[in-house]
Amino acid sequence: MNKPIFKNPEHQALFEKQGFIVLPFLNEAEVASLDLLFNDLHPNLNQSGFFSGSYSNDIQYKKNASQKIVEKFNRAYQETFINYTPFGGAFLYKVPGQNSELAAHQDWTIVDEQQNVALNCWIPLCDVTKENGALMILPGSHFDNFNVVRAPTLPFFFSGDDEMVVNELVPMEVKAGTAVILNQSVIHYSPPNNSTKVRKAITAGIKSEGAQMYFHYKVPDKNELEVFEMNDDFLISFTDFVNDIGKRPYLGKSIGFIPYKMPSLRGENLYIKLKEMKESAGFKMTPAVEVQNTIVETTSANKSTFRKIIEAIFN
Ligand SMILES: O=C(O)CCC(=O)C(=O)O
Repeated sequence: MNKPIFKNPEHQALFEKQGFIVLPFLNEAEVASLDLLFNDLHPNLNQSGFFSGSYSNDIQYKKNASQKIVEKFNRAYQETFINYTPFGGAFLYKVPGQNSELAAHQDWTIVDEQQNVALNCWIPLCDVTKENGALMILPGSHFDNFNVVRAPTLPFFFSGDDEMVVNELVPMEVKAGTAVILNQSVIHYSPPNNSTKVRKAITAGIKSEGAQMYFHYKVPDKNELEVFEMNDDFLISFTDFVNDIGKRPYLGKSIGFIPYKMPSLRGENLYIKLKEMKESAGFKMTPAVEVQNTIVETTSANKSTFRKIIEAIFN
């Protein structure tokens, strides 16, 4: 990364080491005012599941929410960051119930990560624990440690062994208003909301000042990506989000093609990579005994593979 994006050099160093950092962000009055805004903008909540404002097809709702979030975050942004450009925000909520889990993922590559950084400030509007759907992170899984392109038309490098990844995630159990600031490339996930109340949160993006935004589209049947230059508000500009993100984009400007094949790590290779990532961030792997408990729940075909990995590593 060229220029720092955190004002405090210690925050910058920790963010670079871990791929995320947890910081005080909104005060009580700001949380209360954003909670009211949430209620105003969402008079009728979905009955179940996880919802992100970005999924909505109502462009006016998305623009309005994004603009108001950026305005209300301005004080905290100015105190926390330097050399930055905000690129919008969205409300997120989890209705109580098993189907509100959000699968492990990395956010799309939206800047040239060799030169710049894009990060999300994830801020809950209530206290969060593993029980009500706290964000969970794989420390050290950011671009600096494993350089992969992310796009809705590409799998993740860990696809197929998601359970192993989920087993290694660290929960961010934080108070309302605290920010979990994560590099967009970090693996993250959130468990189902098993409480009785809706879990509300906000995600808002910051990138290196003036960085051009990009989007990648995998050319069908080829190991090739088409690269598009995008406007700063493209994440909230899809009119049919769920369908549009899987198609060649109608937004932005195509600037050419790059050869690309997503690396795929499975079994022992994935375990070694996750260990490398977590240890470089100063975290330890989940103890073997817990991993073995997880094995009990997996299919018998997987059991022997996982056992071999664990035995190879711990014996
Ligand atoms: O709010 C959550 O539970 C997770 C949000 C998230 O992972 C995302 O927006 O990428």
